Amino acid sequence: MARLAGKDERNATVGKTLTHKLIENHLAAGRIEPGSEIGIRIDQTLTQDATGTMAYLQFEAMGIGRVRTELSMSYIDHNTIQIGFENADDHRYLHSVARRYGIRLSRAGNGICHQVHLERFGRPGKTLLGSDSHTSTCGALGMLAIGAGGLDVALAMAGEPFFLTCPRVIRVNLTGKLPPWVSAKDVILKLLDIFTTRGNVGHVFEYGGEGLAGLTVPERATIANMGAELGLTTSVFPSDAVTRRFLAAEDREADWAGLDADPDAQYEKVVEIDLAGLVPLAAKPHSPDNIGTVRELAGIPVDQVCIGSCTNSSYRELATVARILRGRVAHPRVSLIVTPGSRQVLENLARNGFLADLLAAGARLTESSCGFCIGGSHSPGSRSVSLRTSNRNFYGRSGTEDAEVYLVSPETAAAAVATGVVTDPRDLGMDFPAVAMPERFRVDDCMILEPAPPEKAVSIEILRGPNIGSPPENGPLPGRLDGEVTIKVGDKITTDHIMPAGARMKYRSNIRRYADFVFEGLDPTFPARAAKIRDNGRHNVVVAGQSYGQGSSREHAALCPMYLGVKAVIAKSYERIHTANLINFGILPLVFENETEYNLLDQGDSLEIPDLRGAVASGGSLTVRNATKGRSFAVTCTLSERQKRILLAGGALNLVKTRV
Ligand code: MIC
Ligand code: SF4
Repeated sequence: MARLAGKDERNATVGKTLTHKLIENHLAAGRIEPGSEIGIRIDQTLTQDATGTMAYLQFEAMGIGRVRTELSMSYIDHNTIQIGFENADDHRYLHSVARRYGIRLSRAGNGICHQVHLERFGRPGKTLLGSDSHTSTCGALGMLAIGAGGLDVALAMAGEPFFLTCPRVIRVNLTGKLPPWVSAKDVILKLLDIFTTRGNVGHVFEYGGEGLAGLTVPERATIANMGAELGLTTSVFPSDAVTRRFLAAEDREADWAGLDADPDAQYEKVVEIDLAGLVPLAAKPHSPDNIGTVRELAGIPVDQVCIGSCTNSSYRELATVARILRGRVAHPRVSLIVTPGSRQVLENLARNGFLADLLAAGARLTESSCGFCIGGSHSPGSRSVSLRTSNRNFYGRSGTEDAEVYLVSPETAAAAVATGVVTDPRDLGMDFPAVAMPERFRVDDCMILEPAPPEKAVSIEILRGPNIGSPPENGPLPGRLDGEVTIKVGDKITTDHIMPAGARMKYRSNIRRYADFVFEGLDPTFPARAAKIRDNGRHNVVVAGQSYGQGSSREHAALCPMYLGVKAVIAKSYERIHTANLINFGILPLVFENETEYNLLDQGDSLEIPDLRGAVASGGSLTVRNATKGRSFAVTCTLSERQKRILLAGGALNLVKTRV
């Protein structure tokens, strides 16, 4: 059913992909040649509170008076539980920064950044850079929407171009129509089954085909959202009549513009997905690409069902769950958590009667926030099974190390609520309750705060609580690497492994404190050992396998190791956002030339690169001497001239400070 068809060479005389048209309209540096470095102008930015405080501290350090984008949004959605003073202090800081620097702010309780941005601010044809990996969600509106580290977003707010590798574009051709009980989540889980979470760095998925007509914007958003799990640069949908209807329902049809690829556009690859042939799927523990059919998992007892997150929390999805559960009560074993994606979703559900159905079914309704998705609340019990409509089921992310988390569609989640076991929703024995998207949502932006006008803004005081520390400084790259392998880790190490979220997330604005938890789940002795090596004037080196730095965009996964004196990572391969973050904070992302060398390295080995600065400046291959084992091996460091300058300066902030 899913078929890979033909591979074409790029040819300048043929039609353009929508992705390359969007890039062309924003090109600030470089040429549209897949694989080469380009810079693009950024129209819109978004931050959320967990990455935003650091992004704004860095923006402040640049000394710019006001943001230079068309729109910059600051969302408060990740840390809203507020146990202790830290989160509330962060919110207060974010409020004052937004008013001072020309940023619009979505208050805590107004919803999850990606859902609110889709509803209220995303615009076809624009670029959006967000300090959250799921910023790609707005690709559903025909935007070029990309996730990045906070420092890159701060630079975009300062009017600097965003640099990335010009992507290779894969066309995903959707044909047919989804059968009842099968939904957008099953489409993206199918793509994760085909493409996995590895090997897609530097690619964009561009969707097309007659099957698109049957997918609403929120359904497209589910698919674009989990492009992050594929490791894509982003995902792009055309802006068509469906997009126009959605924007009209949001009372902003004027923001619509029709956009599509040229009919003769040439793609790297074309994948055909027949929507009619899809079945309900699940991502099994502990990776979003560990896919099975729901039917083959049927009967597994379920303890918890969490419906929400930025992946599946739209009005139509929650209304569908409400209709499935109408007249039913959650199975006694199942704790049902429902998190609407935005206050708009919640209010529309309430006004149209669906909220009452959910409450009558025993739903534990939470504030519109990230909550359970990031282990910020509702951690499941020991060894329990949790079915979630979110996008990541990495080991321990729920806050419970030994929980078994499955990612499923809202329909499959609702079926398990009713029966208490994993159930293919087609086996519920009821007709599919099709819920239409309203022609008009009830729209209310009262929780979006406007910035102060420029003449008043200058006198606004920035409010910093005791948890908010300035970003630590880093010196220029040393002349010589005198290092030790402080930790050796395996494949698919996520940024959740490097910098845990959940209960630790409240230290996001306090790097010195947050650094106490680097690699906490893998080796809690790492921070103390690393700090000792740093304090002895030596360098820490991390050795890793494939796809190092998957998942979250949190730059803390580079910033805290930098603070602890990590100067290099040597891995088999890296994910996109984390590579950029390592470079931004002056850490070398080195790649084994021969992967078998990984097997010959051990924790505690002393590593040396004599002329480090010279080697980085000339680029390409570097020789690392393992003094403990008495042998040398080759690593590569493929860098653009811009990246070399950043690394030599000891990070992007050092470079910018000298320039601005
Ligand atoms: C996530 O889903 O992992 C997060 C929390 O939204 C992160 C951002 C963060 O770590 O603050 C992301 O996806 O980038
Ligand atoms: Fe929030 Fe989860 Fe979405 Fe990240 S993936 S933005 S934590 S809802």
